Order: sequence, then C-alpha cells, then structure tokens
Amino acid sequence: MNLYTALRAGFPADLDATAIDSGGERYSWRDLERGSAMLANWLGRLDLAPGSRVAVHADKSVEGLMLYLAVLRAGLVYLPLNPAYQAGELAHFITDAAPGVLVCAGRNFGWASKLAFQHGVRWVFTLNDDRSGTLLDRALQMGDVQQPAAREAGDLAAILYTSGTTGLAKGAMLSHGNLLSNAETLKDFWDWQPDDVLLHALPIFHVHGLFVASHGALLNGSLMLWFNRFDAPAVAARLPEATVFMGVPTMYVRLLQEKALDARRMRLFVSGSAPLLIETWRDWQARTGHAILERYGMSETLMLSSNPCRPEDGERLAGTVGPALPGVGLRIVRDDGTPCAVDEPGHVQVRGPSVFGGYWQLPQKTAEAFTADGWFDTGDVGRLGANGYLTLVGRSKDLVISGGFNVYPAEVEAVLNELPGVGESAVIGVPHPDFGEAVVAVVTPRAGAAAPDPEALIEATKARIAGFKCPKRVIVAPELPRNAMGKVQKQLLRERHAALFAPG
Ligand code: MLC
Repeated sequence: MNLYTALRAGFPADLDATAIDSGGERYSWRDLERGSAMLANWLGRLDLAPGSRVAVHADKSVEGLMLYLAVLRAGLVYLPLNPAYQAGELAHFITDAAPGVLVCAGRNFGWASKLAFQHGVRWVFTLNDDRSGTLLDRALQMGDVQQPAAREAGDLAAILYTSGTTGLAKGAMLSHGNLLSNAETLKDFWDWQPDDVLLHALPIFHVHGLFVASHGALLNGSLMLWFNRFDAPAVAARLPEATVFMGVPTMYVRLLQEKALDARRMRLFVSGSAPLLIETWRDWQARTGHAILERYGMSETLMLSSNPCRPEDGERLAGTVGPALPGVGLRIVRDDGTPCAVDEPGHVQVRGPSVFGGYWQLPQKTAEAFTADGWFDTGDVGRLGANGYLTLVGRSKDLVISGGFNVYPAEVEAVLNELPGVGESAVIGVPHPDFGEAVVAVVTPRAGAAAPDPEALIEATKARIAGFKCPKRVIVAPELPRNAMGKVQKQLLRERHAALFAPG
C-alpha cells in the first residue's frame, strides 16, 4: 500500500480541523490533502520514470512536508538533503542518486541549478519557507484531486544519505513498508492519544523530524504546532499547548535555560539522535516532572528500541535506550559473532520490518553491512541488561554526533588536508555543553610552511562544507600521536582535549 494512503487514513473525519499551526498560518487536513495532490499532479506532469528520485535541498516549511507527501503519492522517491550542504556536498548526492528533479531554496538557485543541469537533472524548482517559489507557482495550476500511485510494501519510498568511515555518503533505501511498519509500531508503543498535539521543531530532512515526528502526528490525525527552526524561547512559549515533543539533546539543554517551562499539558517528551546526558534527564525531571523517553534508531533501520511509554510497559531508565521495540530483533555479539553475556558490551545487530533494503547502488557495501545470517550491524557498541534494556556504550565507527547531526571525521579531514599550510589533520569529537559533542581538529603544519592560523582554517572549511561539520576549534600541533602501526591515536587526542569546552 502507498504510505500516503495509510497516513491519509489517520486524518480526522473533520478535514477542516487544523492539522498544522505554524504560528503565522493554519493549515487544515484538507489543505494537506489538496496541497499534496496539486504537487503530486505537477510531479506527474514531468514525465519522470517510475522510481525517479526527487531531491529536496530546501529550508523547512509546511509546503516542504506537503512535497514529501506528494512524492509518495506520485510513486516517486523522496531524497531529503540538509539545506546547509554546500556545492561540493550537493554534487555527490546528485551524481550518486541521479535525481530527476531538484527542489532547492531560491537563494541557492544560481549555483544549485547549474550543478544539477550539469549532472543531467531535468528539472529544478525553488521552494522557500515563506510559501513562495517556482514549485508552488507550478502546482497552483494543477487540480487538487489525485489518486495515489499503487505501491507495494517493498517499493522504494525514500533514500536517506548517511556517511560511512570513508566519508562518502551512502543512500539508505527505505520502502513504503519500512516506513509504515515503524510508524504503526510507534503509534502503539508511544500510546498516541486522540487529543495529542505534537510540537514539531526538528528539521524534516532526517529520520527524526520527517518520519518519527511527522508520521506520528499524521497517522494519529494530531495537530502539529510547527516551527521552521528551533528557537528555545519560541518553543518554550508554545509548550503549554502541546502534549508531545520530540527533540535532540541539544534542544533539551537549551530549553532548560528558559525561565518558564510549562509542561502541565505534556504527556510525552522523546529524545533521540544523540546520547542524552543523565544530568540533562535529571534536570528535566526536576524542572518539569517528566521523565524523558530516550529511544534509539538510525537512517538504515528507523526506530529500534525505546524506553517504555505506558507505566505498565515498565520504567523509563535514564542512560538507556530501552528494550527492543515490538517486532525488532536485537542482539549483542562479540567480534567473532558469538553472543555476548548479559551486560557484556558488543556489537549491536538488528533485524525487523523497519530495516532498510540496502545502500543505493552499492551491493558490496550492503553485503558488508549485514551478517551472513541476515542481521544488520549498526556500528554501535552496546550492552543488554538482564531487564532487556539496551545501553549504548560506544561506536565501532569513527563518528562524531554534534547537536544530533552525524559528522564523519574522514570527510572533514579531507577538507582540512587540502587547505594551505596543513600537513595532516585528525578530527575528533569533544564533550560540549550545548552540542553534546563538538567537532575539533588537530592539524600539523605542512613541511616547510608556517603554522596555519586556526581561525582562517575554520573559515575556510565553512566555505566548503555544512556549518555543523566545521570544527568549532582547530589546534595546531607539531605532530599527531601515532601507535606502533602508524595509526593516529584519536583516543589519546580525545583525552588530551576533553576539557576544551568545559564550563569555566
Ligand atoms: C548548527 N550548527 C551546529 C549544529 N547546528 N554546529 C554543530 N552541531 C550542530 N548540530 C552551527 C551553525 O552552522 C552555526 O554556525 C552555529 O552552529 C550556530 O547555530 P545555532 O543557531 O546555534 O544552531 P541552530 O540553528 O539553533 O541549530 C541547533 C540545532 C540543530 C540543535 C537546533 O543542530 C538541529 O536542528 N539539530 C537536530 C538534528 C536532527 O534532527 N537530527 C536527527 C538525525 S536522525 P556558524 O558558523 O554559522 O555560526 C537520526 C536518527 C535518529 O539521527 O535516531 O533520530
């Protein structure tokens, strides 16, 4: 079944009720249905082959959400991209996914369209966060009735790019069935109620904001209080109207700095995408009386485990990501593949209906990601307690999670190594009070060159890669510590610079 049809079935009977309240505008359920139909009808006019990718590199907006729904309706494949990506980053996604359509922010049209047309993209439209852009101009000419394309559970619905240790992002292929099964599981496990109101302040180019949050509200026919960007005072001001909030830890840290946090109507606070400090969990409980529900997932698998929601399902335990969700198989194994004992850390491996079909056009990488007996290796290291709760204790892959965004050191190192005056570089994650982990680079001067200026290096990275990947600090050192094999000892660097952002 087309995922849109399943989400549509969750809309309330009164289609004139408000579906999304963005502060300035109110959108009814009928608006979502009609708007996505018009956009789907426009996409249908473009003579795209079935399964064509629609790449979206635009700022968050309600119309952007309608576009996602329209892509599902049209039977095309949605490819969301962080609008902070720069030309070099966008070039990889476009060459790799070969989309038929690119939708970009108007401010980027000049360079983005040039790049897209050079790489064979047939159509480029703009979409801005103020209800303007050529995409909407075109869609407004279309009829507002559309029959969603017939789709099977295994048909591709979206490709989400996620990097590997090589630094080159791979497209995780998610099907209509992957997305629907996860949405249905969460609807039940998180006990969505008829009168729930979701405060939506996450970006919609990742699993968390696009699937976990939006699907939850759509499938349950729940009102969304919508923010195009996260702004702690503005979010705190509307918290009294909401019953469900989903955020990354940085959002909780920032909200805790607000004087007023009225969570009396709240039913559920969910945190994910990055580790939530026990300290933040406790502060939140002290301030609001709510135990944040921490859950665990990733682009390749959608949501895998979750602390309980209903009291009868168990207690929410800070520092854990809860037991496997219903229908998810989760095991912890040693390097040799044998099962770990209770509480023994090992590789987290999973299987289930939400696990992706593979990486776009990378059969070899796909094969490497799965075990011989069909389990997906998450790249995370965790342990399972006797109570069945999973605690994540580390990562087997070199990855920094900053404010809920994944940053792959190899990609940042490659950029730094090209800059004048840089000999070599090592990028690490260092504890940071706001972002959880901050990207830090240790660089050596190029032989015979003067030591590079750290601020100039940071500025130079900002011109090349998205801001969240750029080092918050660059440290120039005479050399990088290496082990006997010649490998850079990142753990040593992490320890050496652990207090770089310590308060005071
Ligand atoms: C923005 N900046 C960041 C950053 N976000 N730097 C490091 N890490 C981040 N996460 C940079 C900006 O480029 C800017 O740089 C500077 O920080 C100041 O920005 P800001 O105004 O403080 O940031 P803001 O725009 O408020 O963004 C912070 C944030 C945002 C936390 C709201 O990062 C965010 O929305 N994070 C959510 C990520 C998310 O949705 N993850 C889900 C992944 S799905 P400069 O140089 O211009 O000053 C997934 C699976 C799962 O992981 O299980 O959920």
